[in-house]
Amino acid sequence: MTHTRPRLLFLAASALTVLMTAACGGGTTIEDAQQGNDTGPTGTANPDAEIPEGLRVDFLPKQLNNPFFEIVNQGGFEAVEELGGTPTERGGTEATADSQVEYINAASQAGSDVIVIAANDPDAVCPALNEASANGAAVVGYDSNANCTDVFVNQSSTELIGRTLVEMIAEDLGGEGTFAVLSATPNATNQNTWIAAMEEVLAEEEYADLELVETVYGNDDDLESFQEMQGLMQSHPDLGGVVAPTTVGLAAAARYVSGSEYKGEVAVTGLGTPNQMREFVHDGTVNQFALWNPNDLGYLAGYTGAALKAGQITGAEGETFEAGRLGEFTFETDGEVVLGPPQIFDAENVDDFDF
Ligand code: RAM
Repeated sequence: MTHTRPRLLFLAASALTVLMTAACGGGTTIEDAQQGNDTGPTGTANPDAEIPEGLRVDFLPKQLNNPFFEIVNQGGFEAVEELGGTPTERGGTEATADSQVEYINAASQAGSDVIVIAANDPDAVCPALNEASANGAAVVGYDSNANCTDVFVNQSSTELIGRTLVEMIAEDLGGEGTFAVLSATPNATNQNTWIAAMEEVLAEEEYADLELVETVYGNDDDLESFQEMQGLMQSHPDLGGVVAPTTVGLAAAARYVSGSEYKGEVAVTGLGTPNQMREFVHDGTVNQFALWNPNDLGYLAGYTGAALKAGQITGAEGETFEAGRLGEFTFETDGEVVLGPPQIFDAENVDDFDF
C-alpha cells in the first residue's frame, strides 16, 4: 500500500519545476547535492549544504494501521513538506520483513532520495536497502534499526527505556514478584534491545526480588497480543504483572486484564500512547506507562534524512544539524541521533496528552 496525499502531486509538480529551473539557473539540485556526497559516517559533512527542493522521502513503518506509526509518519510528512519535498508512506498491514522488502524495492524503483525505515528484522531487509542505497537513496532507520542503515534516529537511549520499564513494574509490584514480557515480533530490533537492557537492569541488586518468568510475542497484532496475554495468565496463574514494550501489545494486554478477574490484581505496564491507554488508566487496570512523542520521532527522522541526503551530515559523532521546530541535534555517537528521554503517563497527567 502506498499513501501519498493528493495535494502532494501539486507539490511534486512544483518541486520538479524548481528543480528544472535550478538545473538551468545554477541553484542547488538533488543531483548537485549528490555530487561527492558519500552518505554514512565515512563521508565528509558540509554543514552549509542546502537541502535541495523536491526530495522524495519514503517512510516505511513496521506496518500500517498501527496508531503509533500513523502519528510517527504524520510528523515525518510535516518535516518533508516543510522542506519542499514529497513524502510517501509505504507498507503492508503485517509487521514482516518480507513485506518491507517489496516496499523498499518499490521506493527504490520510484527513485527514492531517502528511505526511512522501522525494520522488522535487522538483517533481512539489508540486501534490498543496500540496493536502494546503490541507487542513490540515503537510508535512515527510525524506531527499529537495521544493520545497514546510514544513520539511526533513536526514540530514546536504549538503556533508559530498559530502566524505565523495570522501574515501572518494580513500583507497581512493590519491589517483588514475577512478571512476563509481552513483546512485538521476535525479530524486532527495538523490542529486543529494550528487553536486553531490562535484563541488565534486573541484574542490579535493587531488583533481586523481581523475576522475569517468560517473554511471549503478539507480533504487534491486536488479537494475537490479546490471546498471548490470556495464555500467560493460564500458564502463570500467580503472575504479578506484565510489561509490554509495544503500544499494540500494551493496549491488548490492558483490554484483556480490564475485562478479567485479574483487573487491579495483575500489574500492566509498558510503552503505550495516551489515547489508547487513557481508559485503562482511569478504570484502574494500569497505574503508569511510558512513551516518547511519536510525532517528534517522525519529524526528526524526516529532517535527518534530508540533511543526510544533502550532505549536511554524514552521521559521524559530533556532527550537528537543525531539525526545524525541534531545534539543533548532535550525533552523540557515530551513526545515531537520539530524540530524548521517555515520558511517564499516569492518572495525573494522561488527560493532558492527545496522541
Ligand atoms: C509499537 C511498535 C513500535 C514501538 C512502539 C512502542 O507501536 O512495536 O516499534 O516503538 O510500539
